[in-house]
Amino acid sequence: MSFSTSANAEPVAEIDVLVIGAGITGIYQLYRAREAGFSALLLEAGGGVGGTWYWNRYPGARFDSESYTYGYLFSKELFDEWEWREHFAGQPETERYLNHVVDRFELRHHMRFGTTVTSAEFDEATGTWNVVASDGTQHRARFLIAATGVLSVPYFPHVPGLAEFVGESYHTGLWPETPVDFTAKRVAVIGTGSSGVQIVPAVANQVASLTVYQRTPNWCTPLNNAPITPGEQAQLRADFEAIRDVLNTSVHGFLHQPHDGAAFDDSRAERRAFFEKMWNSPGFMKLTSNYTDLLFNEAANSEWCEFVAGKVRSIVEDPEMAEKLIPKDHRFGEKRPPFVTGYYETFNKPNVSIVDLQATPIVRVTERGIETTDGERDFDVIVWATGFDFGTGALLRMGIRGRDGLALADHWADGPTTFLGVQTTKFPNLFLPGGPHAAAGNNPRYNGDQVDFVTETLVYVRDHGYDVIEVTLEAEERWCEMIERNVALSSFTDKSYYFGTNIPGKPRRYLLNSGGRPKLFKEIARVHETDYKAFRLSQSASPVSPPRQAAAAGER
Ligand code: N01
Repeated sequence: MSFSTSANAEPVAEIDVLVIGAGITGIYQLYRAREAGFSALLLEAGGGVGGTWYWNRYPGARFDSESYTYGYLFSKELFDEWEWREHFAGQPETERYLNHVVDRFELRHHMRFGTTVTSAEFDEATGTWNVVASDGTQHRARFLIAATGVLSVPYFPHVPGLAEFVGESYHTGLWPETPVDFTAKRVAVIGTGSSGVQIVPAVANQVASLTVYQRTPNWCTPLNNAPITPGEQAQLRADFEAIRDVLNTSVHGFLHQPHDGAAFDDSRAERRAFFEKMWNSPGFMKLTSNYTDLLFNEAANSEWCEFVAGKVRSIVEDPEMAEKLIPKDHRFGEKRPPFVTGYYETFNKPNVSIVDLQATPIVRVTERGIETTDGERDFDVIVWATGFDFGTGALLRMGIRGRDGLALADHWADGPTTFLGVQTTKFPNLFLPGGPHAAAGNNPRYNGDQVDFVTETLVYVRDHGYDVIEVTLEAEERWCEMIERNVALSSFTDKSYYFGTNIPGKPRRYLLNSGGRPKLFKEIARVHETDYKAFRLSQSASPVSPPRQAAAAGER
């Protein structure tokens, strides 16, 4: 890193690659950029490493991807030396793992914590990004890589009186580092998505009372977590290469084997037995290894939903309570389903109750608690498990401006437009791995594919003597059309936050890559085959530092 002086005499750090965000994607990006010989720095708003696994430290937070499929695969030594304790690790273990990686590969020295990016502006003359952070530091980066994540801006609903509550108030996605003491407290949890259904069973035994405010029940099925035995541990090590190969190529980035039959190939009795097997299977297998037509054949989906509803009725003793917990407005797979540990059982405890917000909506938050249309309840703690501004939330809050001072927020006023989810037109040298047009699957695998692609692209740019790269409009349009075209093939509907519909005023756009990993791979292969024709490559008029290997010049 070197330093120059800005017009107002503040020192400016000059760097090849500036990464924003120390989550699983940003850490890997920093590692890859440094490994490729770039000077690199990472800025992180949080006080430590982890991203999602730093901010979401609420009780009960844990993986629902198998731990060893979520961790990094770039180093066999790392895979061998880190022993995950559980098939689905809890947040503390994951945070420890990510800290271990950062120290193991000497990355901490290249990270700044508690540093929120407040503006990032592209300078056309030098082809660099001028980035200002909340601590007053300024950075000039050749390449800016925003690894700010898709679930990083917590959403608080616009409920009157939100600030009036005098008790403790937390959002699951903004959980404090100091553990929250729930002992003998009257606690409200608002929201029953993946976060809400994790925290509810985790605190139910400590609290005086727990009131769950539910607007829409979800199709929750068991996570079926277990400790990893020494025998399994040894097997994982022995199978590393095979595991890595599957994870690097499988459609969803899991190890799960897809099922080979459709629902009505089986008799009713066989389907029951198969559903029982699915109910007892780990995590996402209920999606990835279920009947091939489960998500698209209405009759198959209904039968599975009826099976799950039967399970809920058999677990929850109070039939009225059970009915409240069974979704009636959407089928399985229309939203991202949560996986749970002891969730339904929690509602058998005498100190746990549920408020159906469809029947009795929230009127306001008061000084003492929450008022719904059937009255006020007093609380010591309110937990907002009300989700996130998915996909674009963080990117649109960083003051990013591209060519001609164009704000990213204006460029994406109708929703994000990208190529491969890694670049957008008019914002040269900006990359967005792990951002909008992400995968529906095991996130680190898809985001890792994007990081690998970004890194090899930066190397290509450098080694061909260019210093500015911008995706062409044609390539971006082709990618976005593919996404729009394939939305119809996705099981998700606009009941899912994947369409941005949970945030008032947000454009309704599909925020994932509906073509999934196969389309990502296909387009990356095409980029290679066509020698990066999807991008416009040039050399800035007055580069801040000469390209390392100046082989070519001018525009392409
Ligand atoms: O957020 P959500 P989340 N009044 O948006 C309710 C990942 N994750 O933090 O459905 C009352 O899913 C809302 O109700 P409704 C995972 O990808 C993973 O739980 O809109 N309620 C819903 O119940 C997940 O999908 C893990 O009617 C209101 C809830 O708040 C994603 O993060 C664990 C409301 C929001 O659910 C987000 O999950 C946790 C209002 N005004 C999270 N507004 C793992 O297991 C919203 N709600 C790895």
